[in-house]
Amino acid sequence: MTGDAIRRLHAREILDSRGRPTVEVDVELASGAVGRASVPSGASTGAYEAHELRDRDPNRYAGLGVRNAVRNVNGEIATALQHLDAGEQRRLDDAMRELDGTPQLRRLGANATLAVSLAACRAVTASRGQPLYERIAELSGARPLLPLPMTNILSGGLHAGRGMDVQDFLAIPLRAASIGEAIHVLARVRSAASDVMRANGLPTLLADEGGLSPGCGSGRAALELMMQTFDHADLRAGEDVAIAIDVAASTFRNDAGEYRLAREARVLSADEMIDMVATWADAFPVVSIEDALGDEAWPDWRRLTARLGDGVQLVGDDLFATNPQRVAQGIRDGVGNAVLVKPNQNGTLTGTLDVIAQAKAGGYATIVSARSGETEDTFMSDLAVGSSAGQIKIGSLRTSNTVGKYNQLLRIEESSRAAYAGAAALRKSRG
Ligand code: 2PG
Ligand code: MG
Repeated sequence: MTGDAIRRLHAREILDSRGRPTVEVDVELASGAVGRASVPSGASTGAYEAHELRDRDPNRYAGLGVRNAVRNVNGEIATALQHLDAGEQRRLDDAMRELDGTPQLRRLGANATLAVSLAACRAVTASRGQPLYERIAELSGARPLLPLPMTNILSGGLHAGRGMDVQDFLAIPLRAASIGEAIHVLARVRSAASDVMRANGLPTLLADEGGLSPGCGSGRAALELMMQTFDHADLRAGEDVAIAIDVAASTFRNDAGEYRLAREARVLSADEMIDMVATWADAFPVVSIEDALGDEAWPDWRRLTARLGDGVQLVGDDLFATNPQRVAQGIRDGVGNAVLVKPNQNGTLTGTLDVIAQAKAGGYATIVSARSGETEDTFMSDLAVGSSAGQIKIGSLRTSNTVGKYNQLLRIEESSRAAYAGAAALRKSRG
């Protein structure tokens, strides 16, 4: 038995930033090294994501308990992985997929498999005394790169009681020369946003990702607030800082394929949605738009990409669901030009790294993303650096579950020689 052989797996139920149960796993190796990881959870979950196993016991956490996923780790998965070499990450991940036997990890739960996968990777770094991002770079064959961050400023949709139709308005620093400077710019924007809300008599309470939820009646009104915010922070819109939008359109698309903008009391066709976001991109410094259309709407996505794809980063989140088949279809059909990467949509670390490599090979940008329900685990920061993804999307600079991810980037900046990706990482940044 080598020092990296798995001696013990242990899972437990802990809580995420919404106070909902999630899975945490400790992996202990023969060397005595221990790796711990926990997994996040989304609110605007796509239909094509790997399966998050919930207990559905109404007597515990409104059915959201994860004791079954915990049992799967402590039982079946532990038995199958015991004595395997944790240094063989792909073998571990494949073994869990085989054991599960379903395409979406429905039986064991992607929350179970991902927690094991990430904890095993951490255990190896603990046993070798290696930084996590370096281990990930080794696994992905990439050169470590500090990512361009996008940070949540204004929230709506399922992250803020549907106070706005569009889910997220985010800020992206364009000119910062380092991740440290980029985070400073974002902190200025976030503080200015609170000032601007107060000045406009709007609430300053936090939404699920630590952003503000002004409850704007339209996307345009939210974009105007973003512009006021940049101005208040003494930043030049479109030069120092730009806007990203996550429409999360699947969350308000009906069965007829129309989009119901409840706050505007309007129902839009796909073409009208495309017109609307095109107008926004014309009138405001919007450099990235995510899920502008539903996750079933491939032909509409094609029209959107043909119209805006040359000037704007068009990101598929629910559309691609960090799923290799869906990313392949997107690349083949010319749909979108960037992939949002969420490890828990995929279910394993190597599966996630494969999607990043596949997207890059297809000429797509990649953005490692947090979920709206996070734990204090900062694995995603190392993942973004180690995979050389180029971009990272994190909640606001408020609350430690979110700020922890930025802090980890600052630590990596201090201790590594990784370059900073900067705005060049944006697919089709405006010239
Ligand atoms: C998204 C994420 C993060 P959720 O839609 O991109 O903002 O939200 O985790 O709820 O899917
Ligand atoms: Mg999204």
